[in-house]
Amino acid sequence: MKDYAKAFQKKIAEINADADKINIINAGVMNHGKSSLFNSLIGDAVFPEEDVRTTVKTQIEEWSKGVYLIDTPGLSAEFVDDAVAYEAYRRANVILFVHRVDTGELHKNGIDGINKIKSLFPDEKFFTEHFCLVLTSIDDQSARENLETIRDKALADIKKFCGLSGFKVFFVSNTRYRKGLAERKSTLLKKSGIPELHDYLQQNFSKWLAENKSVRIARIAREKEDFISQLRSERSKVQSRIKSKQEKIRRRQKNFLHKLEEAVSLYNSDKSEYEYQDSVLDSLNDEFVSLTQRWQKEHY
Ligand SMILES: Nc1nc2c(ncn2[C@@H]2O[C@H](COP(=O)(O)OP(=O)(O)OP(=O)(O)O)[C@@H](O)[C@H]2O)c(=O)[nH]1
Ligand SMILES: [Mg+2]
Repeated sequence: MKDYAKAFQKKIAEINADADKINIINAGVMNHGKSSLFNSLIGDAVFPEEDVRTTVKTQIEEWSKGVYLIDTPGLSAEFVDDAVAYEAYRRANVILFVHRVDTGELHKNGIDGINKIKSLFPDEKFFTEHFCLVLTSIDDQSARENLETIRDKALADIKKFCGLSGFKVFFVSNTRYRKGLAERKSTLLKKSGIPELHDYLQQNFSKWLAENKSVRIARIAREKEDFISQLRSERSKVQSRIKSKQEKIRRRQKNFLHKLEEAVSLYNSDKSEYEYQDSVLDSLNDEFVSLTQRWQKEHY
């Protein structure tokens, strides 16, 4: 059985350790540029990025003192390691939900992901204030012309299917940012959207740090609730296992008693049969003895 108490203690220790940290966490469907975005922010290639499913474990890097970028695996309908990402989202001061514009509208696993992440936060208002939609790959030729339309469709879908509106939206291009850095072109850097996102995050550091105390209390309360409900469900599982074992023992006892009764009645019926045979044998014996006596008398 899983050691729930140990897991709970570990989470509480993690929450307490997070009290003076700022966790910036990316989220989104696989291969949408989450790791690339963090590499652009940190200014180094510390998070593996590739054109296939790449990140499978969370990776934490310190961005500046006490500020951490947490790179998570992409949400996916086919892979089962989403749990790793959901564990990380709980720790977020801000969620950067990355959506690649050249893939068109948000798909079901993106929408489901936002709803699930929302449920990990204390309430909808708090979530809206700590959630950013980051539309990436705006350099893509086919999407470039329709950025507003793509954004409006994403906002309409998030409102319709997740009930959320009023959160921050950013347009970024990691490709442009890197080109701008390499070629020292300030227009490209500006048009990459990365500096704007960078500034927004930095401006909020002190606010998020100040919030940490109340966030910590809310997170501990949430963990306690989860812990109690885990224990309750474990208890009911154990109870039903005991009940089914008792049921099995009762059935076996019943079966055994039934067989015992059958054996006794068989023995009883055989016993009367033996007694009858015995009496027949006795009378035959008597007859034989008297005949033998008669035979001896008649010949002497
Ligand atoms: N054109 C363009 N390509 C990008 C941009 N950002 C990322 N990419 C490319 O998109 C692909 C996926 O990038 P990643 O950063 O690995 O994506 P991810 O979301 O971290 O992927 P997983 O870790 O698998 O979930 C890579 O080939 C990147 O080079 C961008 O702004 N523009
Ligand atoms: Mg990645």
